[in-house]
Parts: sequence; structure tokens; C-alpha cells
Amino acid sequence: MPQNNALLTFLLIFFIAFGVDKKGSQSEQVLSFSNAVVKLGPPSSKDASAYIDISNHSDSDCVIDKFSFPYSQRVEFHESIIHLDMMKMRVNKNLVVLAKQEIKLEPLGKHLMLIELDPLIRETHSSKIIFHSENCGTFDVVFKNEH
Ligand SMILES: [Cu+2]
Repeated sequence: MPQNNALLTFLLIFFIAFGVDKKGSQSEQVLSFSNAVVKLGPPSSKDASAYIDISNHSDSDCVIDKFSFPYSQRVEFHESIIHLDMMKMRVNKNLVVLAKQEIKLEPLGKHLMLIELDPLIRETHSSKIIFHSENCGTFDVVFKNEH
């Protein structure tokens, strides 16, 4: 039955293509990013804060445990807390974006800190920070630099 074979072959190719496509585009679909801004502050400041909204479209929590950025020594995930009437910053190990939720990194709240900036960053208009997650892939995130 040649017609049946053709149909089976078609279905097989369809499923292979669909499976590969789904895997290949996973990183773009799981998390999306908006309002990404780096506040560079005065030229004397050695650190900068960065803000962003992150949405998790998947059914599982995403744990971002590492950032790569060539213009600072390191990138940390901070949380602002009030302790004895003083605003303090706490370093968190992981940035967790819960399943089907959005997290907002904003002034006086959670934020990223770019520690020990390369002065050359002041000649750039955007910052590409790579977010590495344990379980959701790797993401190139472009921030607008505000001077
Ligand atoms: Cu901080």
C-alpha cells in the first residue's frame, strides 16, 4: 500500500521536524524579558544596578544561577531589605522565576548589581548580559545603558 507508506513517512518527518524545532527554540519561549535598563550612575561609581521584568511562560520554575558580562568583575542578584530602619542589600545566590509568573527587578526592590565596572562601559549604549539557568536554557539579554 504505497499511499499508506507515504502518509507514514510524512508523519514521521513532521514529528521529527516538530520535535527538533521545539527543542531549538526552547530558550526563546520559556523566559521573556522587557524594560531592561542599566543605571550607570555618576562616573565615580564602581558599581551599577540593573532592572528588568522577566516572565516565565513554562510550567516549571526557572533558576538563574549565573550571569556573564564582560564589562564588570561579576554580576550579583540583590534584594533590598529594611533592617533597623536602614536600607540594606542582601545578596541572593539564585534568581528564581516561578512557573507562569513574572518577576520585576526595580529600584528599591530586587535588582542586579554589576560589581567593579570596566570604565569602558561608559562609552557603550547597551549591555548584553548572559543569563545562565539550571533548567531553562541560556539567554542573551540586552539592557539599555542609562548614563
Ligand atoms: Cu544591590
